[in-house]
Amino acid sequence: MKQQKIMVTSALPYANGPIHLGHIAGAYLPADVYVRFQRLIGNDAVYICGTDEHGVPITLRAEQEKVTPRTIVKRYHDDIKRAFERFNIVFDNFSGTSQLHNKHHANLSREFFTNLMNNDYISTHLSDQHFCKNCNRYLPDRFIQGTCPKCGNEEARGDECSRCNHQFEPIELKNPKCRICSNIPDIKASKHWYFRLDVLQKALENWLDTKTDWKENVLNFVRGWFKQGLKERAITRDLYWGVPVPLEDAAGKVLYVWFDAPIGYISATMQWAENKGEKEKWREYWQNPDCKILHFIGKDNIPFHTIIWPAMLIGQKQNYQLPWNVPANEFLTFGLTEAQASDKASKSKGNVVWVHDALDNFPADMLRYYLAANAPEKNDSVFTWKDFQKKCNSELLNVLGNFANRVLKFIEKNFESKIPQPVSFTPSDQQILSLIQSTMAKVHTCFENFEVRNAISEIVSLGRAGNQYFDEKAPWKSLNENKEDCQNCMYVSAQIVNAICVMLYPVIPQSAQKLWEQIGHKGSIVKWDQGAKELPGGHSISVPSGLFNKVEDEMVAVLEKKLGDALAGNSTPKQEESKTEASSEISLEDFKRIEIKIGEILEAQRVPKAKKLLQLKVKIGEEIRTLVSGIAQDYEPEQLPGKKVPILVNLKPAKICGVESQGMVLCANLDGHAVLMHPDKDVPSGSLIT
Ligand code: B3M
Ligand code: ZN
Repeated sequence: MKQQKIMVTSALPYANGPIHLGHIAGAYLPADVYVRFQRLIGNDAVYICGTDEHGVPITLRAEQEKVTPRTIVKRYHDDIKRAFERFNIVFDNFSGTSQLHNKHHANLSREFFTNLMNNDYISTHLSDQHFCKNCNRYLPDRFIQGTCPKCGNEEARGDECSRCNHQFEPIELKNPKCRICSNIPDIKASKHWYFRLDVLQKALENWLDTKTDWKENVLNFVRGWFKQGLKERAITRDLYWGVPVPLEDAAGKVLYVWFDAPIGYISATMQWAENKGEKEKWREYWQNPDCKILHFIGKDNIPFHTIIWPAMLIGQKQNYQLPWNVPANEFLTFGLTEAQASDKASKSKGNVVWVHDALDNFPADMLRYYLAANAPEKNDSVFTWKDFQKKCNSELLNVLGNFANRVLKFIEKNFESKIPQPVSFTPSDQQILSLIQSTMAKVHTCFENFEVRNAISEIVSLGRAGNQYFDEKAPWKSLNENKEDCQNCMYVSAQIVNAICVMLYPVIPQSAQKLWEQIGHKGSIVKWDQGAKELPGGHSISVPSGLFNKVEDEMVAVLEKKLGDALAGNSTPKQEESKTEASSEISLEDFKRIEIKIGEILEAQRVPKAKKLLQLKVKIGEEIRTLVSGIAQDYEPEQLPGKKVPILVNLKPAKICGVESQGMVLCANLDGHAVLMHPDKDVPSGSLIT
């Protein structure tokens, strides 16, 4: 079969804060599963993403923290990238839309604008904008806050209300206030450039008429927009952070973030191609009618991906291909029980479970499993820790993990780790063998159709059938009473394990690979057919071991408490914590004020009643100091005497848990764990680090 080329993208997360599990469930995990599946069936899928690095949310955050937008972008790009790595969401390129991460992006965005202009899809108007005299600036989008003209919500922002979802002209906002200084703004006219969507409506409708197999939620949305009639939309803003509008009379204006963001999909592919040394390769995906382009997004991004972005592509007249599918998901909300789910998950409200927090407590695969099994594919769904516990313990552990373990252990113990030769199958053996084939076919279709929930429920059903078959056959009895029956049972059971392993790979890649090796395969899982092909009698398995740990009640109680606080608005959103690591630029003079020296640890002991703290006695040159250090969960006191480590010596002393700390041991931070650093050569204590 011909290899299908597939370009997969996920919505570019704003680099204005960390990501939460709702983001993962909506746009990233479904895409990662899809890409892994497509590769298993032999297709050439490229998966592209990056951070959305322009726009008001980032500028606002920068101004609130009094740092540059670059500082914010860098901080959250790195944080988000790491979150994906930890979650095993693997991109071919994870880029970003500012100069910081991609030199192609601004050029391509300017080109998109200029082409639309040359092809007559742009108009200009003078329009009234809010202007803050105090800040001496226009207040686009979220820079302004006020009362929703429709529902009276006093916290409506810019041009939409988060309570009633009404979209309006910023100028219609009641009681507008500047979000930086709270002043009441003036109205001032400003020239802006508009994209003539109205002119493109017919072309879009014709194209969308061919998309009858798209998800119903997506089509309904689009039909609604068409019915109202598309209107031209402003694609420029009075802002300093963004891609400058490439026109002489547009000084001080940038392209609207939603104009440049989707272009990021292509510019990041250009960067990928260039890094591979095949500069033009991006065209094989974006300008090739034989390539399928898919955008995985959350439902709030539907109009941008099904109307505005395709219109931008058509308007280029450059042979750009339109999306083949836009599998948008509904929302995941968070709750203590399903009935008490929170409002829409929101980064700024913090009514969520953050990705890093979840990963500090559970392996990625358990979280991936639950988010896939509970994916908001057709309706919104609710994340609760209790349901997570239930699904992990009952399905992943009891049905799937235990079945694999029972089978492999039995073969190890009673058949010298070799899959026994089958003799002649009974009808029940045959029934299971054909159930494996039919399940694989169904799961194949589910993965193709973005129905990962159904795929999982089919796989779990096969696991249940396997357990039942095993119980009914009772090989521990037939081992002595009817050896042939026992051989058949173990042969058939091993085939189930093998098929389940391959089918689960897109969802839980690490655990599936582990199981793959236990089954006795060499190398990685690379082909879907490896699950359907029967393992021969005599095939040697490897040493079986448990794949998952039980999710304990105590753990759930702790996490529920934390989520409860977050839902009640009592938690500091994770992003606030990371303020301290703000990497705004400092001058050499600033750096010179910092005094770091090598110290030798002489003694270490625990600080009573403080799980995380050690009290250290440290020699710095001639001086002996007492320090309190938060490394008790990563180092035992006995390990420390004699170690030479860098110490911040001119930190203002502070009392920590009753002990005065006179400096700070500097450590590398590995996923929240402290790692001590040592000089490359033996240097005397007291040596200055410059
Ligand atoms: N950054 C909005 C969001 O994160 C936006 C997506 C851009 S996709 C081109 O939901
Ligand atoms: Zn102001």
